[in-house]
Amino acid sequence: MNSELKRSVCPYDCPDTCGLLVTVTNGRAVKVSGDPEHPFTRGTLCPKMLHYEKTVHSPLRLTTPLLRSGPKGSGEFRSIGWDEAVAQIADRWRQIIADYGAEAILPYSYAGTMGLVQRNSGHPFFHRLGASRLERTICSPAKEVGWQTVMGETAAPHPDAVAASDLVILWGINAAATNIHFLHGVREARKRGATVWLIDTYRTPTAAATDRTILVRPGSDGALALGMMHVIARDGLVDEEFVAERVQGYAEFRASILPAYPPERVAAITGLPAPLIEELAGVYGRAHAPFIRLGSGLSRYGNGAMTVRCIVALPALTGAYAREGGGCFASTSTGAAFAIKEVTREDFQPRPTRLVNMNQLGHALTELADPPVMGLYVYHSNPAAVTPDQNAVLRGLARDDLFTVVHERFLTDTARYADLVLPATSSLEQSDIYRAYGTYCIQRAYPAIPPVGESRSNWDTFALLAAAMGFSEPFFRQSAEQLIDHLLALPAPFRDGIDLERLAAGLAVELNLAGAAPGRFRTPSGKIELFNPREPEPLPRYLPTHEEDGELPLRLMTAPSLYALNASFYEQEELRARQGGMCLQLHPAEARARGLADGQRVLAWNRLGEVPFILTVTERVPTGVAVAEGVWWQVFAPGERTVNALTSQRLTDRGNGSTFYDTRVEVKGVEIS
Ligand SMILES: Nc1nc2c(c(=O)[nH]1)N[C@H]1C(S)=C(S)[C@@H](COP(=O)(O)OP(=O)(O)OC[C@H]3O[C@@H](n4cnc5c(=O)[nH]c(N)nc54)[C@H](O)[C@@H]3O)O[C@H]1N2
Ligand SMILES: Nc1nc2c(c(=O)[nH]1)N[C@H]1C(S)=C(S)[C@@H](COP(=O)(O)OP(=O)(O)OC[C@H]3O[C@@H](n4cnc5c(=O)[nH]c(N)nc54)[C@H](O)[C@@H]3O)O[C@H]1N2
Ligand code: SF4
Ligand SMILES: [Mo]
Repeated sequence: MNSELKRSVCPYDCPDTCGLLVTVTNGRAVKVSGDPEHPFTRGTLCPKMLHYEKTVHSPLRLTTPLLRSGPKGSGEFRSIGWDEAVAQIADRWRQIIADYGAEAILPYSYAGTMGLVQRNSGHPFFHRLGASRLERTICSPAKEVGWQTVMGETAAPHPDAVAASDLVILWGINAAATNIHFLHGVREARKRGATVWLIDTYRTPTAAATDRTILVRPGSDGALALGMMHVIARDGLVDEEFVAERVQGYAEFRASILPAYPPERVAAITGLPAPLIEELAGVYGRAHAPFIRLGSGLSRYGNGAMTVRCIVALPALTGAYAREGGGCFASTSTGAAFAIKEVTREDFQPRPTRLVNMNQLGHALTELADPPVMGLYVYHSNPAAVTPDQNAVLRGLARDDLFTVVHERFLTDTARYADLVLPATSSLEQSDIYRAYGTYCIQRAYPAIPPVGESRSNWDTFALLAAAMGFSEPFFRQSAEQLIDHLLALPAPFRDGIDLERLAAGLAVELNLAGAAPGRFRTPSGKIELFNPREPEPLPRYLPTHEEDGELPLRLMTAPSLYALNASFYEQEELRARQGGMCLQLHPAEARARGLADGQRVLAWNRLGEVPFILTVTERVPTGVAVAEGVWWQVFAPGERTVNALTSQRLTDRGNGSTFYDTRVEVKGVEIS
């Protein structure tokens, strides 16, 4: 037996971007563990990745290209060769371009793999083709806008800085699921005496790692932050010197905004008792270095960007941004670590083509004209499951005149609607370079095993398609390795002085944060911009959510599961089992009011759709809220639809982001068929 230990990187869309150690025996990955030499992973993995080998060598892996042989959605296909598949795609695309123009072709991709080269492989190809462009805003652009409006390009602190804090607030983040390695620093802080608060809409598993949990009404956190600032200003807890020197517009903010948010009014908006708001504000205002770890869930509302802006303003008042262990951590922006434009090649576009928002795929496939979308190419994304307004998406995917190609590892809900399915390699079978959004590490990955079956990487597949379309640019003939080498050869302050040998050896390396982000507040004024004159709303205030006035009684939280990542990992039976099926969680009083019992089948419904779930009755969820964790595959769901049949295509206040959480539903019992 020939066994080797190889290094790799977790490719999933997770802030931790862990280093992996992979045991490879006779060309197969047999064991995966956390790399002890990765500074953030520290040798441990989350439950999802503990058995990555079961994903990589899953019996459900696609191993050859597939041609549809039954109706769309039926999942009936027959195997064909790559040459035939590529020739058919090129023929159909030429025909679509001749009949409708290249903008009738739409790429759809997101975050199946986060490696910079494989993730962005399609950009140069579709730019060269002149296809419509996808506005990739499904995740958390409103959070980015909210941060930038106040803090500009200011760098987030190092995540381990939390260990020096005396008050940690996990604000709208289920870190036990979505940022598990950050909790290491939180535990350190706690050992040194820090208090840890969680602010969420239901009692998530993260509550167990904290001292206090506050459950706010969904979408109301902006008001809570304003209420806290009201009390902090009223009680003389503002760091006047810091504010005078480093904050723009505090006087206006204090005079014209804060009087509107006394605790009693904030209590009415957030559903929290006024004394609790007072207590939290006092604890925050008196802490030496309060650290806020801000999640993304609360930004997925009609008021998401403004909510984030209100929260990001809070540490400005007490000067926490200037203290070691204090401030706010939204995400690390490490975009400048690599010249990503060398991968995406916007310069290949004939002209800036039509931009289609990915959250509105349903609209794009069913209603867009001039030209209509006639060709869809999906890679490392599963829009039939993850995109809002599933019924509209599925209506679009079912169109007989739409030519759909899906490049995937599995026959996902989306792949079932494809005309052609192409088998994709997993991260262990491909080369890439990774940066992170929850740490300052970068890491290079080499293939650890050969491709499973006839699968090909995104990069290699676009090379084939480029050749078939007759693209003559040498760019399309280089290997992924060559492009990675090119990215590394271009200098960047972030990489000044880093250990290139470790990087070349496949080990994680921390970026040079001091070299890349000098100075403290990188805004146009050089100050924290509480007042931002470039914004339509120059000062933060509370904005209502989209669904605030909706009629249905329950707010639906479409939250992350501990045992899945969006619609990934459902191929692993053990992980599905640990979720206990596709459940909807309700408070006992809500269940009683509807005559519903734990474990029974229920139907959640609203104007967009109806979704059967298994009911879990639990006091972890407050009244007025329903929780659906995980984005299930339809084949493993109790009915024919999953959670996104209930979510809407409406966008956030700023950033054109998704509003997954801004949804109301009603729930009723259904007969078990
Ligand atoms: N296990 C697991 N890990 C993941 C993912 C996953 O699905 N599962 N998803 C990955 C992806 S794509 C991303 S973007 C990241 C981040 O993934 P996100 O889905 O943004 O997760 P969090 O940042 O933890 O934020 C979600 C939390 O916000 C809470 N929340 C919702 N609305 C509100 C509100 O109005 N106020 C407050 N205070 N809280 C609210 C939810 O109840 C939930 O606990 O995680 C990644 N990691
Ligand atoms: N209801 C609800 N919906 C959500 C969310 C939510 O919280 N609630 N979260 C949203 C968020 S934050 C995000 S970021 C999106 C994520 O949406 P997606 O990026 O679509 O996420 P995944 O479900 O992980 O699907 C990725 C697919 O890529 C495939 N894949 C993996 N690696 C490769 C590869 O190298 N090549 C190819 N070709 N394929 C590969 C996987 O098999 C998987 O099916 O989902 C969003 N949808
Ligand atoms: S914690 Fe995140 S980065 Fe680490 S192994 Fe799990 S999914 Fe991957
Ligand atoms: Mo995301």
